[in-house]
Amino acid sequence: MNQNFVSPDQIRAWFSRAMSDMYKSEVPLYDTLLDLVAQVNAKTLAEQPELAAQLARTGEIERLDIERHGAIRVGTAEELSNMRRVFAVMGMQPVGYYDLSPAGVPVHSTAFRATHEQALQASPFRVFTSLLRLELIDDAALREKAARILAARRIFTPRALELAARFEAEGGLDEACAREFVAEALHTFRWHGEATVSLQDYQELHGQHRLIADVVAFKGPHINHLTPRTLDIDEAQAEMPRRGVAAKAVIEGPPPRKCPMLLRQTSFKALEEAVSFIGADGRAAPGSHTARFGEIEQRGVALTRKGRALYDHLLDLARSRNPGATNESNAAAYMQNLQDCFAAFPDDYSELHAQGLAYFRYYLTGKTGAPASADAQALIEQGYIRYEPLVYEDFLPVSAAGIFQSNLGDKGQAEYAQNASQAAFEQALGAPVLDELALYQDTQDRSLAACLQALGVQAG
Ligand code: OOG
Ligand code: NI
Repeated sequence: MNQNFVSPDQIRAWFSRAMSDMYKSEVPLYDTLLDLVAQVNAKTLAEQPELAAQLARTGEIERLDIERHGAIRVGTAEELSNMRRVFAVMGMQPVGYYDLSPAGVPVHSTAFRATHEQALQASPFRVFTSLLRLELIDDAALREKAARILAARRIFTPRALELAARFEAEGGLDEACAREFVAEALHTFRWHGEATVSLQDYQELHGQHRLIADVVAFKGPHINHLTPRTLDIDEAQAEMPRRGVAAKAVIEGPPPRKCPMLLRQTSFKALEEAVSFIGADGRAAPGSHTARFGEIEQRGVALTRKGRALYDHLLDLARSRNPGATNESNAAAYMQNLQDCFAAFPDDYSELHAQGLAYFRYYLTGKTGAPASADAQALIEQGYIRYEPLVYEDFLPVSAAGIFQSNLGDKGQAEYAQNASQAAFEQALGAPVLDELALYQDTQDRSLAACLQALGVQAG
């Protein structure tokens, strides 16, 4: 690589920082959330020295304060494929496919993120990116109107696309270009108080689905939340109302565990923001829109296919016992039921490891000598290597649906048939999405291979 190129990891770190600063100025409550999370994390680390030691061993402690994910929604295939090019400059690839249509949200999604453990360590910034599915709207006239409005907008500055093309052609950007790129790319995610449509068009789009209005009526895909990572989401959830933040009724995802798994998330309701619409006489017409919200998450160990199947089964079971929406009145019962169902899931790292339910990273213990075999289990038992949980870097479709719904309001939600179409999504994206399980497996394999090499034993 050219000596003068800035690494994509560095560009991503700059961008993540710039996005956080921008969102702080746009949504002051986000700053409150950051404060709350920092305080909960400091307390948790002080109270749980074993957790602090584990996060120090894996290096997660160093990325914790800069760790966050954002979410955006785009309207067309062209917007999505250009988004892929822009994120590629920051070393972010599309990982995973999420179909939200069964939950009544007319989108499908991927997560742009770094894929290698070293890159994740440098900056774990990720963006959940959804593509509106106009084909799920049954009103043909409205569908056409929405498509026409979307076709007319340009969500990237010409310079951002120019720099992305330069990155593709030359394989990198020097520092001046990289910094300019960050500033240019940031414009795409800004909030715009002026809608591109009339109040009447907005209401028509909104009547079909609030999400459709959110995507179609504005100049670009404003970042709709930015989520910091907490080490104790139950504590964060309890703290939110004390700081005047109205949290959603239940935490999405698995119940509290000794060995946290996957992802637990909570959010607070979207803010109502003033918007000026295009008036009949060409002058601004005042109105409002609610889209942007706050979210906090806790991350735990990534599950293997087998572990994930058990997770999905137990979550289904818990949800089938509490059908319908969870709200304040049934939240406690749901959480108890969730705990009961998940009693069937081992809550001990050595069990999760032995049963192949989760991914781990292997580390040398420092014991020297000549091990007799290259069998990982034998090397663990003989004290040459040990393992630590590999953190989950992705999202959960059921949780995402819960987050979407709590923020879109649950009145008059549409019903869409199960409608997964990964092929159509990849066609729009202009590339296949990566398989997240293969990425976790690669990291686990690399860590074991490095240990074996250091110990001077051949992999079997
Ligand atoms: C995305 C909702 C999903 C998450 O953390 O699961 C999400 C959106 O509302 O656009 O961010
Ligand atoms: Ni989120």
